[in-house]
Amino acid sequence: MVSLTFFSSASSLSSSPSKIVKSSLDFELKKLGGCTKLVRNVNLEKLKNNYLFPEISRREVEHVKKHPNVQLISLGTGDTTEPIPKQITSDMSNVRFIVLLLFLIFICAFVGFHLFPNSSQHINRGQVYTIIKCVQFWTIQFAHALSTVEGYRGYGLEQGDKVLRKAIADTFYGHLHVKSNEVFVSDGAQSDISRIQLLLGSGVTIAVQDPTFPAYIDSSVIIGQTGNFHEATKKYQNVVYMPCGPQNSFFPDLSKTPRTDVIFFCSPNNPTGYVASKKQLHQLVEFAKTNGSIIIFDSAYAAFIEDGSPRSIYEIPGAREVAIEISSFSKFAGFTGVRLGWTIIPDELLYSNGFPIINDFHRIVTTSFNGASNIAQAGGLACLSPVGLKEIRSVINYYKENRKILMETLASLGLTVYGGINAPYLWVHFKGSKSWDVFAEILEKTHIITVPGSGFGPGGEEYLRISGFGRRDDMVEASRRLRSFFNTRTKHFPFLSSASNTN
Ligand code: PL4
Repeated sequence: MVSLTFFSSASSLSSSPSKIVKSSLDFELKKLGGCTKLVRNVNLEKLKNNYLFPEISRREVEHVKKHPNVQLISLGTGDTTEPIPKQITSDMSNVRFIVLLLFLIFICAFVGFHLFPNSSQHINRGQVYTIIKCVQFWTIQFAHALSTVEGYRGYGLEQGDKVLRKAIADTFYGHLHVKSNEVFVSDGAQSDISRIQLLLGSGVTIAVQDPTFPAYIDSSVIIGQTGNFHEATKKYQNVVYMPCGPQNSFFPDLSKTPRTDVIFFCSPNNPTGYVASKKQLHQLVEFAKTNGSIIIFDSAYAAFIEDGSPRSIYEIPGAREVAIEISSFSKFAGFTGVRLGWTIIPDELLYSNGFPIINDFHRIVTTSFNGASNIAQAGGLACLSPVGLKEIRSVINYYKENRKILMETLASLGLTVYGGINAPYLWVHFKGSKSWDVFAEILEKTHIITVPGSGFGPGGEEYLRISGFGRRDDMVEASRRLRSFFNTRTKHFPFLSSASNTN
């Protein structure tokens, strides 16, 4: 069987006119042509089931085919829906500042190089260079400028534009001593998860939170780090699954965790919505140091943290010697379609033989990536301006309000709801149920897409993940449908009798 993907406009399927429904369709191989002599990659053979999110999309499309007149609401894939603030998109496309900026270049150059040539107080030439570079970036990266001879640019630095790297270092890690040479701009966190797997190779052992974002395990299978999938345990061999549930406040019991070379750790967590405290991250860093392991810390949802918990692993002393951080503009700035992210590899992070890991990642990036789109990078820089940051904050607050509406609804129905405070995701417990069954019943009866918890690992079996990304009208309507469904379904869900809400 061969899996092909197609996209269809789904304006009729959802109240969000821009929403795209993606689906994988299976075709009989023999219908497409004869076989080659190429043997399938054994690691790909090991992969169990479809990747989670295309599978959700497939079911979404099937449902719409079956119920063509319903208004489907997606609380499933964590995709942003709110428009990118105008300030940011105009900085990606306009030429409005070019004349002013060219004038500034001239002034800077004049002042720096001619006015005070012999004075000890003259503007530092390095500063002038930075200003010129900065101005050049803002000038040349605009999409419209790409249509001009002066403004056209081809390949950029594989690691990302220097000005953007510095802005990322200053904005997110200003007080944490992250240097711009340690920032690698990417086309999103997901691509860098795979590039990091390329860096690690097949010979390392990994640990993951259970439940976990599936890309860590699937990329690990693909690169060859795991054994086969065990149907009985729903686990891959050679992977350490660290249970994270209400029994341990969603933080693994490290005293029972065997040593691995690598620990994937996501905080705020997808899917549970839990954020690790400073004390917990101290434990994690100490655990990695003791074992000589490295942590791949995914902070894609850091912008949602509101209780003062660490937004970066580098807030923990000693983390620079044991941790790589992956992050993204996707959820922070609504760039899920624009595609922009970054990875931090500190200079102090070394292999067992003392060789700096940053050097190898630089090699991987230059070999397998030609850099993020210059237009996306211009957008990223606009996001990090004071105005950009302010506008982004209001979009994040919009999603937080969505999440609050859903949380109140679910809790009022007597469901046990976890997460949601420092993350866009709610992790809802359906005690004694199979998550795909609950997913299917809710879809059938309410036309709402969620994500079954077991798609995130065996630890997610009795759970559904519900996303607060979406239009406000959809949240209100979803709440109405869920109330009406659960109020008449207590026989199906007997545990609904006692209300509780735990966060
Ligand atoms: C849908 C913990 C979403 N097609 O957009 P990126 O590549 O910068 O970020 C990807 C990413 C990285 N790390 C974590 C994430 O949760 C995500 C995005 N996850 C979700 O609903 O869980 C979108 C997933 C994507 C997929 O198939 O994985």
